[in-house]
Amino acid sequence: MKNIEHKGFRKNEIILDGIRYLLGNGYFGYRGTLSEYTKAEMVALNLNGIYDQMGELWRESINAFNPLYTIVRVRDTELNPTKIKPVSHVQGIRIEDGVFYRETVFSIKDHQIKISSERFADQKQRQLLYERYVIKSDSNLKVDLYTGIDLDVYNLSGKHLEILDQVDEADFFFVKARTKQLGLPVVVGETTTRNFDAKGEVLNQNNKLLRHYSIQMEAESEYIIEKFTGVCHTRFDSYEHLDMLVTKAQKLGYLRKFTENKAFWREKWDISGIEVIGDDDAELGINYSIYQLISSRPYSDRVSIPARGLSGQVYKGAVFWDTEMFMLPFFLNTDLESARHIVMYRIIGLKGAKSKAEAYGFKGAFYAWESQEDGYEACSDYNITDALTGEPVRTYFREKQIHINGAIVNALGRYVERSGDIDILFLGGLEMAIECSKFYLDYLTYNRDTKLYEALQVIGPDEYHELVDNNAYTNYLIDFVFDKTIELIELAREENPGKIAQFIKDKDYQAEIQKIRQMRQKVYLPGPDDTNVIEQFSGYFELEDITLADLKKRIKHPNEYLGGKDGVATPTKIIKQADVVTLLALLPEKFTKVVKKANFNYYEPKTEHGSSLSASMHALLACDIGKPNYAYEHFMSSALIDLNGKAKQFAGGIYIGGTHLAACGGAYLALIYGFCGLKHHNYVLSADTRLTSKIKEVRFKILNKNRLAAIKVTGTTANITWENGK
Ligand code: IFM
Repeated sequence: MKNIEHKGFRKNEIILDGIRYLLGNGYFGYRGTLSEYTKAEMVALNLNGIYDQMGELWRESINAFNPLYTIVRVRDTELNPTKIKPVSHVQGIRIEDGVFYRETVFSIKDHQIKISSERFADQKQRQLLYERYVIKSDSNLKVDLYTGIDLDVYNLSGKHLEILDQVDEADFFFVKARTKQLGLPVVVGETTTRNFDAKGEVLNQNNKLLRHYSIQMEAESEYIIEKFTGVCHTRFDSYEHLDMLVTKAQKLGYLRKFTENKAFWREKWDISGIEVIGDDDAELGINYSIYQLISSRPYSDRVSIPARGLSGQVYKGAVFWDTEMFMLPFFLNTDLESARHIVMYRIIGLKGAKSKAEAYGFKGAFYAWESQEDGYEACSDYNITDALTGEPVRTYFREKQIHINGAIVNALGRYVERSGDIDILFLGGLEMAIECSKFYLDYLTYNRDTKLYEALQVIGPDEYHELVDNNAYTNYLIDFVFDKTIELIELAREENPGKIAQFIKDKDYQAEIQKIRQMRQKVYLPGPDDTNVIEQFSGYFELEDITLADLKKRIKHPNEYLGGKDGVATPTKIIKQADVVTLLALLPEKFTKVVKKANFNYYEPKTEHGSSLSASMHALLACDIGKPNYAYEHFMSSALIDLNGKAKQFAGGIYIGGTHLAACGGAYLALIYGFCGLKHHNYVLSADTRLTSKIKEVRFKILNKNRLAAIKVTGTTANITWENGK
């Protein structure tokens, strides 16, 4: 597997490189920054599942203190490429074993000094993070090395940690803090093992807790520090626990940890890796996407995968429909434990979803558009700022993107189908599906003329057009939820009739289930018109028909938000992202080829692809209708989105950069289900060949009911071989 790296120092890419070379393990993400960087370069140790709000600012995930801070000085000069021009610089990530590396050579007077380092996140003891840092000079030289914890962290919306104590114990530093809003413990720890004898002098300066080593270097000798660091939060014994973990890791030693890490990734890649023969860029892009998905996998039922992974606080570190619709399939195919966490996170979030429904005057469960811990809704009414004026823009994402419930029930259904884990239905799964249906029952409006139920004033995936009636995607998903809920009840009944009867009685669901049954086939499902096109929402066809190029001429600011009340796209047919196309791509069995073709051709030129979720849906549908060469471009733009850094960085005045996990998951969908035509028929698999001329062959594996299937698709054949064993 190829490394992802660049040669030469590029100051203007620091923020994007922080995303590109991200390390993570689901507990935290550590941005791909250099050890000498600070908050100015957006260093972040971003945590999953713990949030804080400062005053009226947005509630967001926490960035912990940085335990990998290290600088070297030669007299008064800091060896830092942002301060002195390096002779050479290489920085990259080895996705094969999840290792970040850098090598920088500086020249000072007659001395050439090389700094090289590598780091990785522990994938088993997920609180831990290690770094090996090496300095070497071509001549004898005295240097000062400072290493420790940087307490001055980067935040998007205010400071979240109150420092309680700074512990300096033998060679260990611990910083104990608590979150400001909820008082949850967050502890960061650090220690080093060194191959030199200098005595460390403790310094507490500029918000940094450091040890200073004065080293008299001999020419061509390596001076090495191995850092054993970590972060632990929420547990009442976070400090003791972290102390134990870091101490143990240090005793085992860097090499042992490094070997364990290699073994973890080898095993992961064995199941998850994809070979794309004949197209190196596609192979790199898809495996990089998979690397990001694995690095973000949830570590417990209380967390899921945020839209921007663990690359920072963008989108508040919250979980969107992206996880269920775009990312879950990868985990269903390779890692059922993580898939189960994703579903359980929503089951645990039912309480939050019920309060949200109640707050809006509805029955049942209305899931958060931007979900934080326990399903807490983090989306605010003013979710965007105007790029020109800086004024907050009223958006209705929070209260009108009701399709989120559909994604969640869809995920539950797929998880149960693929895992056979019927127990989850009795552990809250059924209740979640019924409560989601209950919300829809209450939300829908009866149309006396058509005698059908309609979803009025909603927002579909295309967020530019707000408060629209009968968004096709939303209506079909509502219908799907009613069907799936009944199907899951029947499945649970087959498994344990006594238990389901008791459950329905205890929850008093009899009447509700009856209503859900009656509603099937009574939801208005916008059908294809004479030209086979499905109208995205009622009245969409009457909007101004304009080309994307002409619309762009109306834009006054490069970061201008195009949707909402005053957006330039709002009165037009230009849409932000795949909407009807998403419906056809994700529920392909419901529509004919003719309809799919007509809608693809109609909506493709009208789609701005302003969201990273869009391209993969177009790729998936394009493969389905026999346009793989067309699909290729969209597939590549999803797979390479974080490598080429071309994604939108701003929505209005709001920074939205970071890893795009939905695009990563979407690229996987496009390759496996699009180009390779994979289909699940209960526990049977079929594949097809729809490869683009650019790709000669694709090989991948699918974990299916504890059996591994190896799939090989060439330009003319599709082969599935079952492996015994796991
Ligand atoms: O969930 C998406 C949404 O569909 C478009 N805006 C960004 C969100 C997070 O990725």
